[in-house]
Amino acid sequence: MKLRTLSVLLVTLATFSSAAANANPVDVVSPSEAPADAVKVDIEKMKFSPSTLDIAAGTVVVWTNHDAVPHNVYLPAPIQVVGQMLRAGQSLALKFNEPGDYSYICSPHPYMKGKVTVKAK
Ligand SMILES: [Cu+2]
Repeated sequence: MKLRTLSVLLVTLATFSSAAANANPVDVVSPSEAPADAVKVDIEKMKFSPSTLDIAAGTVVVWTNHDAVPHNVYLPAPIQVVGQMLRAGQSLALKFNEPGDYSYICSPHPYMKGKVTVKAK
């Protein structure tokens, strides 16, 4: 299976499961539907910037890749969000519903690390 096909499938699964249950700690949302107060993270020079965020529950975070190299946002199990590979200019948006610490990486470049700390509203 081609990588692109796999990525689309994984995102489709994540989107489907978020529609099926309202209790997901993290939902994939369309970047074009991100609210004005969404928090932005740039992916640039093989780093997430800022690499740590402190946000309130319910906040949407939008990652945008500015590198020519494709990157993604991967939250390991038990959250298990595998964002699609983002080419230059592409974005991924996640809504964090539940308080907690969410560490993530770029799965092709696991040395790229970030963390989102979500506090109760
Ligand atoms: Cu990467």
